[in-house]
Amino acid sequence: MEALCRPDKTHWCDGSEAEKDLLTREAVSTGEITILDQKKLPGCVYHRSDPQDVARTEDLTFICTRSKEDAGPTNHWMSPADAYGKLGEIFKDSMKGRTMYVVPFVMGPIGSPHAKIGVQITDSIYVVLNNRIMTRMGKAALESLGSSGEFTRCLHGKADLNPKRRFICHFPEDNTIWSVGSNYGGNALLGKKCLALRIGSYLGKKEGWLAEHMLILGIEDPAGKFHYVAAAFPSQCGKTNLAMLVPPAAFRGYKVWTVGDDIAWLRVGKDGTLRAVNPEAGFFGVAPGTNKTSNPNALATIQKNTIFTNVLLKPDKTVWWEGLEAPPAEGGINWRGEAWTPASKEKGAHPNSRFTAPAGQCPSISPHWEDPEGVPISAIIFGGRRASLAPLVYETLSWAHGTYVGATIASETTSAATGKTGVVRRDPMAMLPFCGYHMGDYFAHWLEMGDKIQRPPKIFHVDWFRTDEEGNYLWPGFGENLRVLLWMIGRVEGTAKARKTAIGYVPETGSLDLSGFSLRPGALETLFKVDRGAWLKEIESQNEFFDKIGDRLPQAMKREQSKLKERLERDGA
Ligand code: OXD
Ligand code: MN
Repeated sequence: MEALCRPDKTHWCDGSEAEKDLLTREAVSTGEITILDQKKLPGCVYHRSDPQDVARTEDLTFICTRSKEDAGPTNHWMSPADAYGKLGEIFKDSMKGRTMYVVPFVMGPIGSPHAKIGVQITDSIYVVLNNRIMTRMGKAALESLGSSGEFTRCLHGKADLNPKRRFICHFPEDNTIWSVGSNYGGNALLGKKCLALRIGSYLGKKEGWLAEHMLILGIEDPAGKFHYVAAAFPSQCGKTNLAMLVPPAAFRGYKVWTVGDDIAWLRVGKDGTLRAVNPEAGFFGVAPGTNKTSNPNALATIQKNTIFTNVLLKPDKTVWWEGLEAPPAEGGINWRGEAWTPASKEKGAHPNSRFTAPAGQCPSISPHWEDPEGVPISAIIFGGRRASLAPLVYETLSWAHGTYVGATIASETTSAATGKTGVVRRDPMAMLPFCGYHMGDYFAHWLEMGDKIQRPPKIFHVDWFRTDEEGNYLWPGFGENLRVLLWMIGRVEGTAKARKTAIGYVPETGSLDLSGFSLRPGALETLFKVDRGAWLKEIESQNEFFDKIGDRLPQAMKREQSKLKERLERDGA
């Protein structure tokens, strides 16, 4: 890699505090990062990205398998030879005048049977400092690897940050990732989406486990009994908020514990339960909208040792973003690096601006978040953002039915450009941009996993985002979502009553605890109504997606769909 990229020097990262200080000083001297007020925000720094490099770029993300068919119809594909050739040209001499950092890292608790090792080469101090928070990196990782272990080879370079020369390429057959031309988290912190999801999902298929785009949380009841749930939602559906939920006043005796907010690795445990670990060591959360009410635990987490990216920098060297609190009267410098006041048209913080913070700092972090065997999962939740159709919550009928429900989740978009609202994007298991192989084979793998789990979790579907005709939310969400989680746990324990409908089990009237709480008249009825006509249309629309998957779609998926259709036609709701 040195011969290819020709850095001026190479630095092997040990992960020490002294190294962090050295790199921070160096990045400050070049303007790559700014130190924030160390009294108010100890250990915190600020970074601004190139304005053309502020989000993941799915169009420039490729799965490079020898056979195109193996990447499947939902991924962009490039042949490994073309990809190594094309990116090799861009990497050539790209680190001249720069330092190459070698970052050994572990995803998952060190020593856990779930853990995987990677080594990321990068020319970005910002990336090293982020990886320091998001992974277990440095000496411990190198020791864990030993002299002969297997690891994912990750090469990252900023090159000239030109979007025309930006490629995020995965070579699952070589256990390799090459990413060039972007310094944005999801494209550049290669342990996260690239390793923990795309390469991870491929390894999971090969080795018999699942890498999922799921948060993990624990619920402790007043008697001290624990249940853990894993939940998949498309990006920007509030996973971090749900993972750090604060129980509402009526449920003070309950505690919600955070295990992870974005990714879960799931394996069958020795006790026959499905066990989950969070492969990450930090949170890379969306800043806008995070505040004392929406997510007090996140706010507490980011008071120290945090990297803020693309938020508003205030003159007193603290930070602000839309939805944090009232806009600062004194203004500041916005995410583009321009002077900003509350009267400015441009936003202060980019809508995808982020905080990177150590998970261990979260007040709700689970005492079991680093358990090597993972936590036992009682329930899996799939959800999307749709204004109508699915009830607030329903329980699926079996693992196969749950797999079908997960495979067909969707979110609606608001498209300012086309003026079209409510465009449905299918996002199977919230993995559309993250599955590293053929989506049909992925569904088959889910079905096979179901046969291996002796004590499988129940699978549920939720939609927190249902609205009335005027577009008002029918359900308040946030902390109140605990009511729905408790109904699920009641179902797992056999104590919560349900009504069987064509789509699955919905809460029996009175079985969802609504104490100390009121919804608008009629809201509850709408939230639990199963509209037969709408579901039959939904099936039609799922078929467009299933057709795209083609002949690797497992028969069981179509079978589950036909059974749903029959149930709808037979008994309506
Ligand atoms: C995402 C993220 O885009 O977690 O899903 O950043
Ligand atoms: Mn995510």
